[in-house]
Amino acid sequence: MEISGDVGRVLVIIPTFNERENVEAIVGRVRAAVPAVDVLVVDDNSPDGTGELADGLAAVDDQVKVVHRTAKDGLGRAYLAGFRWALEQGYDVMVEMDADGSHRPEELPLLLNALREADLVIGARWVPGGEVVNWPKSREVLSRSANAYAKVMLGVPLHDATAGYRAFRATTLEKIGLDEVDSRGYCFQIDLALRAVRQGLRVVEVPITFVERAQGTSKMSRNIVAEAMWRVTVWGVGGRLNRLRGR
Ligand SMILES: Nc1nc2c(ncn2[C@@H]2O[C@H](COP(=O)(O)OP(=O)(O)OP(=O)(O)O)[C@@H](O)[C@H]2O)c(=O)[nH]1
Ligand SMILES: [Mg+2]
Repeated sequence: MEISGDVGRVLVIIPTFNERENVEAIVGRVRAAVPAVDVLVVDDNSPDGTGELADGLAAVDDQVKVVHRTAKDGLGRAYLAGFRWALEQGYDVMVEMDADGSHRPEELPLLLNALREADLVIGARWVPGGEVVNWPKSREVLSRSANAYAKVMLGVPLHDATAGYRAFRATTLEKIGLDEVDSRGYCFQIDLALRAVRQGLRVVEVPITFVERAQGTSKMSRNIVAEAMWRVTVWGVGGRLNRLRGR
């Protein structure tokens, strides 16, 4: 798949925590799929040595970079650190991608091409043409429920507001106001999508094929689900109160 036209300097940001079985393969796949893009691994001091493996990849490829953080602090914080680094370095486009192969680098051109007519592109599962491969029914139910709840509570006009395969224009991140983002787990994704929609930015969903991780372990937890439910409820109720007060 080709990228049509010039999208500017692109950085694919991959947060990692204990992804030693995956980090080399995912970085290699990104570099092979779209050789022009740079890759940033944001590692939270993984005890399994993922950070050192990433340093080894960076040592032999100038287009691979690593940010080391001191401790596991959640996906949202890792992305915020990656976004800030990317904005400082002057990248035009920032891509979010999991390390575990669920977000296929081979579909990156789909997202980048759609960004020509959008400010934020979301690689979506729950749209016509979107697919999930090897996901247990329980995960599908969780993801669909989270999306349905976000839609009812927040009125987000999206089918997959929790999806984590995304391309942002740098200008989108600047307009969103990253300093106010406090979400840590996967509600980070809902948070950013909602901010983009509320800013009047163009948010476009493109269908992707999401593949369940084959190696390593999930970091999904009860706390992450609880945080998402709690925050979506607070945002939803807060938004309704503001509307009642006529704000
Ligand atoms: N740096 C950093 N990365 C994280 C943290 N938590 C999760 N990640 C990474 O974020 C990505 C998504 O995490 P996953 O465990 O795959 O979460 P998930 O995709 O919702 O769960 P599965 O579908 O079970 O894989 C992976 O690349 C993780 O290594 C964290 O606290 N810090
Ligand atoms: Mg995953």
